[in-house]
Amino acid sequence: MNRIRNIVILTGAGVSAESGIDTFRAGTDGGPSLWEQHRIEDVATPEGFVRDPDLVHRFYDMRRAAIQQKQPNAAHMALARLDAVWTDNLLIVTQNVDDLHERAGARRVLHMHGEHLKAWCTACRSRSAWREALFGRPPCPVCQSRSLRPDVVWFGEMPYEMDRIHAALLDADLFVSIGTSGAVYPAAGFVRNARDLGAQTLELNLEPSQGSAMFHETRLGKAGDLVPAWVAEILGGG
Ligand code: BJW
Repeated sequence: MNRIRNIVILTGAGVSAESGIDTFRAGTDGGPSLWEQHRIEDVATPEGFVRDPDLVHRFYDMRRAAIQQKQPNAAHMALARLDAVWTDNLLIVTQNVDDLHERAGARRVLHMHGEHLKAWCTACRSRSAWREALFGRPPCPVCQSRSLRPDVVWFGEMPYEMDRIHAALLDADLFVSIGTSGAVYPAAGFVRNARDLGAQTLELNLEPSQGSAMFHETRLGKAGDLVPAWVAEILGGG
C-alpha cells in the first residue's frame, strides 16, 4: 500500500453508543433505538416540525440535555489522539450531533448533520451556542425573534459543508467509516466516492453496514475496542 497521508474518517451513532447515547436504528446493548421509539416523519423532517413543533422541541430538548451528561469513550479518545499527532490532512466528518469528539480533544471535526448544542434562528438565520430547552420558545440572542429551531439536518435538508467534504474525499488516501449503518445519504455514498477516487477504505462497525461490500476491509466489533487498536496500528505504521 502507498504511504497514507490524507485521512477522512466518517463517524456515526455507533461511535457514541458506548457513551450511552442511543443509536437511530440498531446495535445498542439492549434498549430500543431512537427510530423504534419515534417516527422519523414526526421528529426528523421539516414537515414534522411545522406540524407539531412542540413534539420536535421535546424530542431534541431531551436529547440535548442527555448528551451533556455523557462522556467521551475510548473511541473518541483514540480519534482525538490521532488528530493531535497526525501531521498530514485529517478530517473527522461526523454525522453525530453530540459534542463528544470535541470533548475528547479532537479539533478537525465537521458536523455534517449539525449540532445539538447550537440553535438556528429561522428569522435572522443566525446560529447560536445553545444548551437549554427550546420548548418554551426563548428569544434568539441575535434578533430576539422566537423562531429558534435545533441546528440539525433533517431528511430532505442539505447536510452541511458538502463542498469541504468532497474536497477532502478527493485527496484522501484512506477513508475509514466507524459506527454507521450506511442507511442515510449522502454519507452512505462516501465510501463509493472515496474508493472511486483511489482511496483505501476501511469499515469499523458492530455489524456489517448496508454498504459493507464497498469497503476493502471490514472489522467487526465495538468501536471502543476497534478504534484504539486501529489508531495504534496506523501510528505505529503497522
Ligand atoms: C456500533 C456500536 C458500537 C452500535 N461500536 N458500532 C432514496 C435513496 C437514496 C437517498 C434518499 C432516498 N430517499 C431520500 C433520500 C435522501 C435521504 C436519505 O438518505 N434517506 C434514507 C432513509 C434512504 N437523505 C437526506 O434527506 C439527507 N439530505 C439530502 O440527501 O440532501 C440532498 C437534497 C436535499 C434537498 C433537495 C435535494 C437534495 C439528509 C439526511 C439527514 C439525516 N438526519 C439524521 C438526524 C440528524 C439529527 C438528529 O440527530 O436527530 O441524522 S437521521 C439519523 O441518521 C442521523 C444520523 O446522523 C443518520 C445516520 O445514522 P447512523 O449514524 O448511521 O446511526 P444508525 O443508528 O443508523 O447506525 C449505527 C451503527 O452503529 C449500526 O450499524 C450499529 O451496528 C453500529 N453500532 N453500537 C461500533 N458500540
